[in-house]
Amino acid sequence: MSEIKLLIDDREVSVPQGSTILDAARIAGSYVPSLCHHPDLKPIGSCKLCIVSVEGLDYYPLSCNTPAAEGMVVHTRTEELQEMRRHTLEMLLALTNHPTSCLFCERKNECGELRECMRKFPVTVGCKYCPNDGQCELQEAVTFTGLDRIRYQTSFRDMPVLREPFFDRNYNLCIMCSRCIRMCDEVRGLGILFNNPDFHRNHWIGPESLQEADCKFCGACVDACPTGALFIRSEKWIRPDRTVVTICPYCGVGCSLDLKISEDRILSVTPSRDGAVNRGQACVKGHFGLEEIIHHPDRFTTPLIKRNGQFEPASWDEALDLVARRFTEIQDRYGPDSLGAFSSSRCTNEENYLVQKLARAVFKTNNVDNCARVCHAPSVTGLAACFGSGAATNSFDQIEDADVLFIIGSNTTEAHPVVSLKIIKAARNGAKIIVADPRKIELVDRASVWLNQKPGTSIALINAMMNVILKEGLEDRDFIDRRTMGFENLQKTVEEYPPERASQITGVAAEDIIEAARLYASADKAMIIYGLGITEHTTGTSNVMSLGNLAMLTGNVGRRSTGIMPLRGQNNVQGACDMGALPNVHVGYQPVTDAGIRSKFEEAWKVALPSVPGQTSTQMIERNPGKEIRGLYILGEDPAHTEPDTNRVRSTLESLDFLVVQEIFPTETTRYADVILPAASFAECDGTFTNGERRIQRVRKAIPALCGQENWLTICQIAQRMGYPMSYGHPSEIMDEIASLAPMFAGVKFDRLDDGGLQWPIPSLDHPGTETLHAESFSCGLGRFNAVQHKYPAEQTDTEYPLILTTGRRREHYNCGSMTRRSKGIMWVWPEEAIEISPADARELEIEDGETVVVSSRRGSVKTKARVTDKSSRGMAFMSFHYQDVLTNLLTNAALDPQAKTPEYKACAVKIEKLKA
Ligand SMILES: Nc1nc2c(c(=O)[nH]1)N[C@H]1C(S)=C(S)[C@@H](COP(=O)(O)OP(=O)(O)OC[C@H]3O[C@@H](n4cnc5c(=O)[nH]c(N)nc54)[C@H](O)[C@@H]3O)O[C@H]1N2
Ligand SMILES: Nc1nc2c(c(=O)[nH]1)N[C@H]1C(S)=C(S)[C@@H](COP(=O)(O)OP(=O)(O)OC[C@H]3O[C@@H](n4cnc5c(=O)[nH]c(N)nc54)[C@H](O)[C@@H]3O)O[C@H]1N2
Ligand SMILES: [Mo]
Repeated sequence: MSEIKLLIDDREVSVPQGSTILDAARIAGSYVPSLCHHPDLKPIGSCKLCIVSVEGLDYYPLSCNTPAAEGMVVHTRTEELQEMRRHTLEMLLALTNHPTSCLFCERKNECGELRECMRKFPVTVGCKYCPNDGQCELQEAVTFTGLDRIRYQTSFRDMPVLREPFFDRNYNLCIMCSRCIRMCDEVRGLGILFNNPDFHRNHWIGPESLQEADCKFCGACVDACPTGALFIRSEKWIRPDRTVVTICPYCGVGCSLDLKISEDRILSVTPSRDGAVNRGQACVKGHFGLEEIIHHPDRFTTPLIKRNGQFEPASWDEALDLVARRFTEIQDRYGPDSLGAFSSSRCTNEENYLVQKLARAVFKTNNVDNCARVCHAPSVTGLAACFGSGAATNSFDQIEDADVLFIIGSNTTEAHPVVSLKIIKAARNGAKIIVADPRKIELVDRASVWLNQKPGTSIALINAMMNVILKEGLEDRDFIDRRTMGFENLQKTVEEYPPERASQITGVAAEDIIEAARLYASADKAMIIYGLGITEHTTGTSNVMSLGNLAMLTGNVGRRSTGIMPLRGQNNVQGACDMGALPNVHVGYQPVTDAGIRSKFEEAWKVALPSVPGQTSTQMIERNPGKEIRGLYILGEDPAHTEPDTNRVRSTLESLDFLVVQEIFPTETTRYADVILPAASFAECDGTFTNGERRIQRVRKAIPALCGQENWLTICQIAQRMGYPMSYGHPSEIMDEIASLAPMFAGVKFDRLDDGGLQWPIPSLDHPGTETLHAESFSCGLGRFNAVQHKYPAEQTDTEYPLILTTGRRREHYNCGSMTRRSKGIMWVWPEEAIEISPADARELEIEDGETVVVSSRRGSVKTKARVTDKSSRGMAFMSFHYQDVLTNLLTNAALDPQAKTPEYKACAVKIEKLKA
């Protein structure tokens, strides 16, 4: 982008074309007050404080909406400007009745204390320690202009403070800048907040109840507020002494968060403005509650050993000695393959690397896996079969510039809220959205076409789209010829799927399939975004390959804003796979069966390594006859809650000779442990996470480990006690080892990751990382079409179990809920589980909204409430799996995708009955 030069307060600055004078002033280091302006919002120029003078202009332009021009000479702080700003501020204060005691403090707010003057007011007024804490922009403007009194009569309105989950709304401090309203609308796409003339006396900004207005509590309005009108309660009256920037511990989006800390206690968390992915945005879970969860009294802080059925505290030495002794005994007696490890996608790359090294080099087995198995393993196998690499092909930012977004089996606004902001932005830029989902998810409202397919019918749907594309000649012949193989086979298969036939299988109208096909194929840049609606089926790998076929057929891969984005689940599930916490590959997807690779690792680790691929986590739980696992080490996973068919999982866990669980909280799984090792949370660890667009980002230790030591050290201590020397000085040394062994990470060093991280592959120290994969050729050379046939889900409905249950997520909670259920604010927003059923089914079953029901499958039953909603279509029910008191997985089916071994969480047959009195 070309630059322009101008003079601001006698300083020459160079700014990108399209910058405003305000942007230029900020770059020049000249402060210009601007209370209504926010860098992420369209400038509205309403507060008028940002006026400047420009030589040659006979008026004072507003710097927030006046473009900077070449050669401009700008002054920002002449006495005349300041005089006008003082008038404007005076008027603003009079108009809004903002209290002035905090603004005109005689001691110039230099007492350095939590302001006694403000404390004298009822808490409703002095809602925060405004002065000079660098947060109150009104205060800053008053100080800058030198305003020291106002000439008009003002009165304190005493509007009631509205208490919300996580924050207060105190409109006594509101200056009507409307940033909150615009943020909710322009950036979050919601428009829940609005000017509220009807409530003039009580609050200026509506609605009265955020919860009833379906507020998502993302907190963007609070972050945008220039005063103390919207204020996070956990921050009140306490001043943080430092801020540590790190990465969110929940989903795979990889939002940067600022942890504000006082005396080793996290006070609050706000999204980082320069976060590479999130740029100042977050969702409710990342923004709120973490401070409470991390310091929750339920945290494990000391090792626990089970004695006579009771957990008793033990020293680290005692617990680690026992762990090493029992694992060694089992290894000696039953052989290395009787041991196994579940590594954690919630933990850092460095920890994952060490867990798989522990399994391979010390346990001497390849029985190591992570929760990708029950999640996106079909993405790894399916995308690798098409393109040679199993990861997202493009970057999240590129979503904003796509022409068409095909969103299939991803409830993006709830499961990846910050990615959904990019989808919403694309839609506002004119992109067309196609949503394929059995549920009427929120994105349906923004879609041009909604393909409301039955669960488990994606192959028929996608084959039919390809049928239309080929029939209408919308395929990209040049791309097919130059870059792919296997086209003829695909062509033959999709001929069998005219839209009418697919309509019968999927339940989607044939014309909708045709419209979706035309939209997708006619776009210059069409991108596919998908989630577990694709992978968590017995046809998971085939579903993913179908999407690969569709993208290659239309040449939508290898360019910006095209490609396929599997929205990876956990904060570091991409990394856990990359690090080789998988039974068949070493770090960097290097096969354990390859003799050359094995000898490289044997040399580096100075130990003989197993050559046969290990068992997947789902197989370990299944207890393959003759291959039973007897000793299991689980780091940060809760299979007794999250694996399908819970009764089966429980009996496996009960049957183990020895189970070690390393956890931050008590879970369903820790109940079965022989030893519980306490874990340090993300806020207590140094290391890296890799997000769903392959971006390796730094995780920074913000507070000391509550359990006394970081997890990497614990893993090393187990290895050492089992006779293998494993020791490092710092996680960065672990990353150095990773870089030395995996060519795709050769260029990774901690100190290269500080500025937004790097996207792999990063083959050398001077390589800038890779935003878009497969640009010139596929990782496997030619892309491969894989023709696949429709197959119904493993379990079908019948007269006894007439409804299809599909399971998934809710925005407020996270997976097993061990963390989110421990936040009072989150429980306030979303207190309990309920099964969603359609109004038609509710009528037939004579079930009322809110009524307690019993849901049963062929494997178990749970009691929960019913929620009657048109989100569910007839014959289909939906539940989340976040609550310990409603263990949804008692119901789900453990049938596996044959290639990836991923369970079919997304379809099983159930019945719903009224609870008998
Ligand atoms: N709030 C929140 N966010 C999370 C998580 C969380 O627990 N809570 N978990 C994280 C994890 S681990 C993951 S993997 C991701 C998952 O993120 P998503 O994949 O978006 O989540 P789900 O809600 O499980 O499933 C997505 C959708 O698939 C649909 N679906 C089911 N069957 C089919 C089908 O056959 N075809 C199609 N087209 N759609 C189908 C469901 O109706 C559902 O809307 O979210 C991550 N983010
Ligand atoms: N019915 C149904 N079941 C499902 C799914 C579904 O869609 N439907 N989705 C599946 C999917 S996609 C996934 S990914 C799995 C997720 O299943 P899990 O991985 O079992 O779920 P999480 O809640 O993410 O659990 C991880 C555990 O890690 C702990 N933890 C968090 N941070 C740390 C840390 O820093 N260190 C350590 N040591 N522990 C930590 C948490 O307390 C939690 O108990 O669930 C699967 N189960
Ligand atoms: Mo997941």
